[in-house]
Amino acid sequence: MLHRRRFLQLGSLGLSSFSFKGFAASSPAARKPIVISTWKDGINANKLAWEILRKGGTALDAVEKGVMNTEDSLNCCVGLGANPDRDGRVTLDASIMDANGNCGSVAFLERIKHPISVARRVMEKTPHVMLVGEGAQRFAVQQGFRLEPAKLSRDAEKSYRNWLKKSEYKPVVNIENSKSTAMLAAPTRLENGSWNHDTIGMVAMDAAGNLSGSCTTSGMAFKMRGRVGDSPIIGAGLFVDNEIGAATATGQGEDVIRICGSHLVVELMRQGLSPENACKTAVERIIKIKGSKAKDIQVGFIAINKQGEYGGYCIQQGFDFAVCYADDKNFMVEGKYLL
Ligand code: SD4
Repeated sequence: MLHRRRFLQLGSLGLSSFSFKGFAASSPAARKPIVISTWKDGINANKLAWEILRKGGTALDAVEKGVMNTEDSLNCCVGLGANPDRDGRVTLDASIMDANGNCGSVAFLERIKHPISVARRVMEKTPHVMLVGEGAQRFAVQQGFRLEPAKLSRDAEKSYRNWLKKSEYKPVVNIENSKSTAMLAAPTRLENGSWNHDTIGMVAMDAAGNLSGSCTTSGMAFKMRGRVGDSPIIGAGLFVDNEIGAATATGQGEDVIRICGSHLVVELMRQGLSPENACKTAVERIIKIKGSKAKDIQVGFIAINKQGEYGGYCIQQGFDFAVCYADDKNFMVEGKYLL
């Protein structure tokens, strides 16, 4: 059997004209542009991203504009309309990464409607990768972002009051409210007042074959004040390597951070795994670490590679993601699961 390193050497010399399981040996034309994103909100987010991609726009613009749509909705689980931390304040995390290894992120950001755009400004206008809390907010305001009122949406207010009765931090396994991949139901508040998920992650390849990704979240509902999840951590909630592919994560951030999840998925694709198998292997690693506690959490990964192949995997049934690669192709895919 041909040793993998030897195979890659041949491949880089353009000599790989045979097929080898797990490798795109004959370099088929890539499916591009393509955009995929987490959960059912992804359908609407993909639509906006697709508008940019179909006109030849960049993947970077697409992944920013796409998730801004989700952040915009005041009655959603991602932006300022989302559930607060246990002190009653909404704090947002976001990250963005482009095809050149540039990245930016914000964490613990309050009263700014579009954390993803602040993350992009961090990437483009500062020598840093990450700004948090008050500093991130001050930077946003300097950049012309409006400071929104520090008030909860009506639904979030109700959920928070409800939550205060017991004040127990009990993250709910992320599940969409319908198993059907055909239904595009809106995100739903669960009985305990939390959303069924709180994040959108998006990765895209544009017509020029360049990759980018974004991830934005209000974090886990009723978290400790100051808690930051995986979404703004480059390598955990999001990672892009323009030679290989891009991945993003959703679910219990602590467990994504533990394995540098999105970076791991991209590295597994570098070793020749398909996007789906790379996501699956990352999920397996979390399950191995968590042991019997794995059944109490949800983590899902999605990924694309340079061939425009896509895939996703999660711990528990109920995670799905939206895939778009043509005007009439924007559809939900049910994530395969391990437990
Ligand atoms: C976090 N990963 O803050 C996010 C939460 C999430 O759907 O994905 N919710 O840990």
